[in-house]
Amino acid sequence: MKILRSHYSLDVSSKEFEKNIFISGWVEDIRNIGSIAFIILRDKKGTLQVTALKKKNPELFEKIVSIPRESVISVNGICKKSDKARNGYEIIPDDFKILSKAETPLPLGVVDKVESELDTRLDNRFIDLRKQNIQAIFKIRNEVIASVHDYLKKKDFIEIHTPNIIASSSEGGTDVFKIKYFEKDAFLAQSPQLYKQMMMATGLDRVYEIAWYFRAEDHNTRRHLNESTAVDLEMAFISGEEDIMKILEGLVHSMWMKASECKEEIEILEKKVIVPKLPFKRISYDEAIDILNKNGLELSWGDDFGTEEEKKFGEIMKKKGSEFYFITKYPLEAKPFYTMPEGEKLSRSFDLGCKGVELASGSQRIHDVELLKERIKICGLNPKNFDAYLKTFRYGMPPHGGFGFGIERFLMELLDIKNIRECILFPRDRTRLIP
Ligand code: AMO
Repeated sequence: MKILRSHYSLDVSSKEFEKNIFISGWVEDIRNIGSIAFIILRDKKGTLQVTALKKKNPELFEKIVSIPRESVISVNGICKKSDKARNGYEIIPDDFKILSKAETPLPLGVVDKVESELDTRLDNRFIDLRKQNIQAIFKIRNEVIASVHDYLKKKDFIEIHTPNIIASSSEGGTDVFKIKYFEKDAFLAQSPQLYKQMMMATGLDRVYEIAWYFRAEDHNTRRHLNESTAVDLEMAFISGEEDIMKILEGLVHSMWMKASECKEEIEILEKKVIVPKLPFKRISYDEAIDILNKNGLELSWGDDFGTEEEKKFGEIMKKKGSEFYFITKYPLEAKPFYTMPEGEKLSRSFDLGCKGVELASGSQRIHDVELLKERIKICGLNPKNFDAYLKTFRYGMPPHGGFGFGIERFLMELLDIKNIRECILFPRDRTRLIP
């Protein structure tokens, strides 16, 4: 066996036929039919067949057929064109080496026909991620996030990174993880809200972050995580929330477009990705209430939309040909303290929905410090806890606004995935902290 050097990807080209090649990968399956054995090797590019012939080398044959599945091996051999092999070629081994022997039995099968329970899969996520269809989700995730950077760079945004350990809750409410920070109490950031707004006072007037959200939400649902990621954006010198909605719909469109180019992964997942048309429908909260009540619900003005209402609204909008829609101008009291009021009762806010699931929410923000202090108090919070944030509003703060757009929620809708836990590598939920 030759010393391990940079191995070939299993994605072998016809240029390799009849040549000696050196490959490495996981042993996905071994089929031994007596005189001949087929070993399926796998790496991130796909699979390849190694065909061992007993009469060519009985000793090698016995050794290779006894390798436990999912062990990592490297093989030296001749690459032969073969119409019968799965890729149109096979490797006839001269030699092989076990780089890491897998224990048996496996805690989870990689190519088993029977689908395991989600919990078993997540307990053994490193093996679950060996499956082509699971890898496909994260390859698409990688591509769509790359398109976020491309799109926002073209729109003159810069990427920022703000603290995750913070001194005051950014979204209000009780859904906050408290931690000990030496002698003080601190929190894990529910979002970069306060910091991205503070950036608007710096002159860097268009910023975004691929942010972590930590939320101590007690409920365990198919679309909530306690640790999730989002595209968080803030922009200044806006004339209203419409300016932000335009950026958001353009972003969603370009991410969807990029995903539609991931042909191989979409095929593995057996999904259809149809790029939505712009602009997305805008419907005010008042109109949404009317529509829902005309469709059999009994909502009063000011009511929040729960899961049932969101689902129903998504169905109605889908029937009208709008899978994506903005609901705008929510009641002020339904939105966080930093949201710009519109008149007495409304706010310059919006949520982006897709088939009944909220993907993003955003608003124009208050930039007048006195009004901001007043709203903090009305929301039951203490302005003293926001001193450093409020200070940035006192020395020149332009009108601004932004949004938070959940990446896992986006993937769920893009790929029609039923449980959000499938869209993040190692999910954190009410009961899961390991792995
Ligand atoms: P909001 O709380 O609505 O807004 O969050 C924005 C988006 O983030 C996603 N999201 C979640 N995804 C999974 N699990 C969760 N627990 C979870 N919580 C939120 C959703 C949601 O639409 N600061 C504002 C945004 C802004 O105004 O800029 C905020 O955090 O897709």
